[in-house]
Amino acid sequence: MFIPPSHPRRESLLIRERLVEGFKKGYVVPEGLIAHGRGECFDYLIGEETRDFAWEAIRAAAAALLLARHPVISVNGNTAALVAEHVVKLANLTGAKIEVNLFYRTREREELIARVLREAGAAEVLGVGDDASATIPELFSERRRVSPRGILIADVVLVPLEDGDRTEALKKMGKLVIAVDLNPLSRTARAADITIVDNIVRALPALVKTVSELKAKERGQLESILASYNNQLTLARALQFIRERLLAISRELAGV
Ligand code: PTJ
Repeated sequence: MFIPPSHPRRESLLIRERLVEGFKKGYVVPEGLIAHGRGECFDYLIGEETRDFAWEAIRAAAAALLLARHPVISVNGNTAALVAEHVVKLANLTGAKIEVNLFYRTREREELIARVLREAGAAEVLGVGDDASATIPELFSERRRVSPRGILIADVVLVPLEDGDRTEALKKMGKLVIAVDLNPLSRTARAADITIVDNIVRALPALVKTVSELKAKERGQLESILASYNNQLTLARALQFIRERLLAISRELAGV
């Protein structure tokens, strides 16, 4: 689809096209398109920029990934369509494993997503076929199937666009969960240890940049970044930001 360079919503339309392409190729599910629409709505509310509350979460997430012994980046259809190259960059910088983990799991989608990741430069992709042989307790969706070399033994898991049940299940297993979710009210956002309330297309490059900057820091400094982070406060700040932004816009419209 041709989108004129001058189109005011060009960036957003290009992102949609990437998802539609992934859908046509069979690795993004129709539900993924619905999920993206929901995300877009929240992106409008935050003004489609990475805000302070997201930067703070990104800093804490970068520290957690650098401190981790077994970090894992969990990848679904939407994540593969939107930020495969950044997933690979982040994995290379942090030593994290990349694992395919799908809500609507089929063997065909696993293979297609692994291929997208390999084309983006991934040397190894876990969670495909027989590799997803372990089970997360208390979880009934197909997301319960994980790799014994990946999510099962991970201490820190990055879960972009996650569902609430799995976030809670991973937490119960004692893992530190980092979510990327534009909706600060979602169950995932509230259950995660660190929630980056931002669009994944901005959040992942920002995370890569922040990890590069913090990589030289000593463990003690990274530990104190992580210890001073408060997720409930971050979510509260996101909601307050939206409230104030909407108030300002409505006052402007009303001329008061
Ligand atoms: O590929 P699969 O089979 O694992 O399925 C993936 C989807 C996304 C369909 C599945 O995980 C799902 O149904 O997710 P939910 O429960 O709809 O949650 C998606 C969350 O991600 C929602 O809270 C959205 O607001 C948020 N979201 C959507 N697009 C973005 C986003 N957050 C950040 N960046 C986005 N681009």
